[in-house]
Amino acid sequence: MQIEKYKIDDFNQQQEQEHKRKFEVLASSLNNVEGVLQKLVDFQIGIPSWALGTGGTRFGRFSGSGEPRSLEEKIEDVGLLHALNQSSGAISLHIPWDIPQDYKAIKALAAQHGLKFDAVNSNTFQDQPDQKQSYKFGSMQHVDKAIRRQAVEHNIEVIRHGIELGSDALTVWLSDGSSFPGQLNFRNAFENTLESLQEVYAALPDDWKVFVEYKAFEPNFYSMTVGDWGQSLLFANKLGPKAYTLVDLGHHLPNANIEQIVSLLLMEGKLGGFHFNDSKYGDDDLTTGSIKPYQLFLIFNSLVDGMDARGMDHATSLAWMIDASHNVKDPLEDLLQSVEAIMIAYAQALLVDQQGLKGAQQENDVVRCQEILQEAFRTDVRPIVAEARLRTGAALRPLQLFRELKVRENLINERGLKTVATGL
Ligand code: AOS
Ligand code: ZN
Ligand code: ZN
Ligand code: ZN
Repeated sequence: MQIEKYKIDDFNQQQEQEHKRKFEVLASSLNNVEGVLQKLVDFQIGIPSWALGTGGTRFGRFSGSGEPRSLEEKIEDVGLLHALNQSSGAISLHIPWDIPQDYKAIKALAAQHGLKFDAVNSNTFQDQPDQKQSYKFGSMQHVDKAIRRQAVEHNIEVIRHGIELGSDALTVWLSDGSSFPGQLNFRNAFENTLESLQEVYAALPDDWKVFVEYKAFEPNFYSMTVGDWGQSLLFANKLGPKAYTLVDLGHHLPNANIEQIVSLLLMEGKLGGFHFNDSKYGDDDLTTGSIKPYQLFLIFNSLVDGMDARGMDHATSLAWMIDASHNVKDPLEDLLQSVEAIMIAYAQALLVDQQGLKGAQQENDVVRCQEILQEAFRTDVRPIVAEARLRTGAALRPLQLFRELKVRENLINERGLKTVATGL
């Protein structure tokens, strides 16, 4: 299925009068609206290939319908999102779930939808049917060198796929760790992992980055070998200038101050990218902005402040990706909601009076500091986000158009009622 441009234009025309009225009221009360709009237009968020189907929990999986059955159909799905919002111009692939058969054809298909290939992801947290050694007791940390070697070789193979597709980063998330005290010698586990990562690092092309993603717990419940931003930063620093920390919002212990972590990683020049999602308890992988929108705004406030302090280009310096799982919603609708929430938080952060805030901080005027942040957070920026979409030829209301065009119904007609996409 494809969404023809005229359908978006027709839809926008019906909405435009009401939109313009709201946008003009808002724009008249703000400074530098054009600057904010340009930043929103440039900002693109990578969609994970594993989030296009219905996920599940440990207790079951209730299949969705019309899910993508192949890499080609996953690209088609992200193309639909991008046509609707013009903010999802990249896809992040997972190997071996998404092994491309014909690179040229896959690249051409992605280009046809205006999509780039974001970081490629390796998988040493599952055993594959044809695999020699098991990752039951870890991969890069393993006490057995042969198993570590297998994990390294897999990562190098993922880099090779990425090179063919024009990606320029590898994300390594390790499930390695231990579930019981005494199971693991922490120092040996760290050193083995470092040695393995060094071997992978050595295989990175010059213009590539590697993102080391940390996670507090799950699937291991006593220790994770890359368990927090400190451990990830240790690895990244020891590896070298091409290695960075990746922050997945759901990978912290409850109430962790993620905006502070982000700020310090940026200060160190070691923040590589994001996995956006939301959570209430753990790695819930819920829709971004659905549980803690204020936290999301505060994270973006740290990002804008930190990137501007280092003169970084907002759109291209970091890898902006979603990592989510959908149990009860249509995955595409959920992803549209996540992208919208990210754009809203970003727009609000761009409205923060950074100079005023710095002044208030110097004077220890705590009340004014809070007022400045909340002034931006409580601004309804949806008309600015919609205006940015209008200017790029996207839909003023992507979700509404998705439903009006009966996108899912069309996909079900094409692909069938019972389809299962690979992924989480
Ligand atoms: C796992 O918890 C991490 O969030 C990974 O980034 C990601 O979910 C995984 O690589 C997808 O399989
Ligand atoms: Zn993640
Ligand atoms: Zn996760
Ligand atoms: Zn997550």
